[in-house]
Amino acid sequence: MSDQDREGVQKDEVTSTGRRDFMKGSVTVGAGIVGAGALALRGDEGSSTLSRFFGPSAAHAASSEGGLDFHVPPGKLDHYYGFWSGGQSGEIRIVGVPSMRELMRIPVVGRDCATGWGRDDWSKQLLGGRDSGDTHHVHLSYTDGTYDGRYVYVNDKANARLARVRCDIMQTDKITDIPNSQGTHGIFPQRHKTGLVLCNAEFRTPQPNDGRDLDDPAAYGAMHTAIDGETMEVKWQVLVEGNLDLCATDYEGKYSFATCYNSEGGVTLEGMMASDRDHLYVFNLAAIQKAVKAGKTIKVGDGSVPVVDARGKNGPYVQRIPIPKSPHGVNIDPTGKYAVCSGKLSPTVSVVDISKLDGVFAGKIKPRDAVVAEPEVGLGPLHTAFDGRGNAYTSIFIDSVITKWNIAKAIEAFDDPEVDPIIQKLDVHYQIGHTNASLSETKDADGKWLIALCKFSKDRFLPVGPLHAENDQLVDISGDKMKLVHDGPAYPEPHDCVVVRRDMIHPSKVDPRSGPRYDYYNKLAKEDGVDLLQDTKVIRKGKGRVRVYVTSVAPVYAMTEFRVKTGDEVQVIQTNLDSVEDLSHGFCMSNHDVNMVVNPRSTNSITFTAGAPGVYWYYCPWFCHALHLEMRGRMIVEA
Ligand code: CUK
Ligand code: CUA
Repeated sequence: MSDQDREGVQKDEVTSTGRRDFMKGSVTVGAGIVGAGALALRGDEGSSTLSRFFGPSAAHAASSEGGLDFHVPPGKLDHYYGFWSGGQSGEIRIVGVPSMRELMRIPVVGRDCATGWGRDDWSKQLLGGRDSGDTHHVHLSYTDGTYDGRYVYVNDKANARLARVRCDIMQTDKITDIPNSQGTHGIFPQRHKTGLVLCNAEFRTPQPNDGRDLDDPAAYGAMHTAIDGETMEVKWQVLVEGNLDLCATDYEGKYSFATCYNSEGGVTLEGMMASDRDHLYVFNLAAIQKAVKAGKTIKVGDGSVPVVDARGKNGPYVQRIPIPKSPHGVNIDPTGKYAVCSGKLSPTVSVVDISKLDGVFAGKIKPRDAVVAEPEVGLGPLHTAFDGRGNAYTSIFIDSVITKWNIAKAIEAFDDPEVDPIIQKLDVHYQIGHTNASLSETKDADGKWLIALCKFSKDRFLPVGPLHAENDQLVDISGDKMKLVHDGPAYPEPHDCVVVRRDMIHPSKVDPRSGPRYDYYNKLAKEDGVDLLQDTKVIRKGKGRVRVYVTSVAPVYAMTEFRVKTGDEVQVIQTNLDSVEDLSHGFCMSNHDVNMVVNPRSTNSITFTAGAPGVYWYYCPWFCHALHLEMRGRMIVEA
């Protein structure tokens, strides 16, 4: 970047309340106090300096300069649902925007003590004996280029899985293992309809990975996997030589994309960073599906999934667009025209014109000719969001800023170095990973709120020991300039988020009793001739196995005592008959590591081995009634 360019970059000094800008901030306060009464009305500049001295309540009186009110008073509801991936917590979190209040946690691939997820029978089956994971990327299902409010998909990088959450009950309903893959990282659903969800393997492994070719890098490869977003079945895979990082889809259902930061095929850090250019892989979905149909596939591993071999060179299935250097994020702008790839080790983002890709596949233009802009945005660009007004917002990890730039100007600047596409750089605190804006990944991008998911919080919150919260910051992007308006501590480690208008999501207040979970419970009940919504019964299932069906209505279980024998495998199947909103019960068996929630009109079950002879109290752990503490019973264990 030239000095002149640097001049043009306006760092936001006033709203940066970090210690690094404390002195600058104090100067502003001095000036503000002279300006007296105007201070509180000056919007965010006033409010953030005020809050520094008078605490957060003073700040709440004001809205940001962009004009958006970010304070959500008690009793009022947020305008947006934010869905946050939970990283190593294995969850998804629902965060209200703009309040940034955490509304719910949805356990996905990890065990959760509060709800019993990963401990109750059905979730245990779903998790297949693994109860840890690493959820990086959340995306909702689409219809016609925007969210249809049906599902949230999330990857599990740790165990190469794709999970799905139903948005009516906000519970995980399917988890799919992805074969021949490790480090399932970028995922993206198709946007024209709920079609395929594409999943990238970040780690290259020998293909097949069965003990041969351990030290032969040429035998290593990675899979781009297509999963049916309705059935969650793996449909096909494409094998490529490079690793596959972030994922994107176009708006028409023609292409999917993957960044590749290791075109060298290195298996060490030095090896992976050797070349100046890596690639954006473009997958031609129609050509791949045609090959799958025609049986032009190979078998890898157990051969259960057809694999299209696209290793080595550009062809009908995959074209590789050279991108400097170790690209990370790839994001499609809301018009569907451009794919924006972040350079990570290059200070640039590369803008690929999607309309030129047909020409690339037809061999009419070179892959690199699809790049129409490459603005310099800062050191360590990772991910890009959009406002629907032609501007892009790229998270810059090393510089700890968000760079706002204009796409059309960046395209002009590609030929004319006099043009400066950079509009503003906003300090964020600190070391930002993902950024996303309200509806940014849809054609309805509304340019209101931007979230900065910062990996380090350092001095932004009270110290709480060596492990720090992360800092999810809220930025008003409705005006010409970005304004930082809120710091939000987050338990580690959300990677990504999407921000969805609240009218797009329709949660149920009671359990509609549908889906695979109820296929399981209805099957059990049928087997035992039990009506889950009526019966309370103890059924001995041959030697050593007991099923206990119990209903509950606040504040009682329909059964306050049952008898089993030491060593029996006991399965308690509880149905909550209350249809009252927010009235959850649960089942906790003393000293047996047994605890689960049973939501209004839900059935849930848990299995354990009855301990030494004696009396064991079971109780309802969810505060459900004035007599909630009395909601309990005795399990009598006989020798
Ligand atoms: S990755 Cu974490 S900052 Cu897994 Cu989406 Cu880019
Ligand atoms: Cu039911 Cu507490």
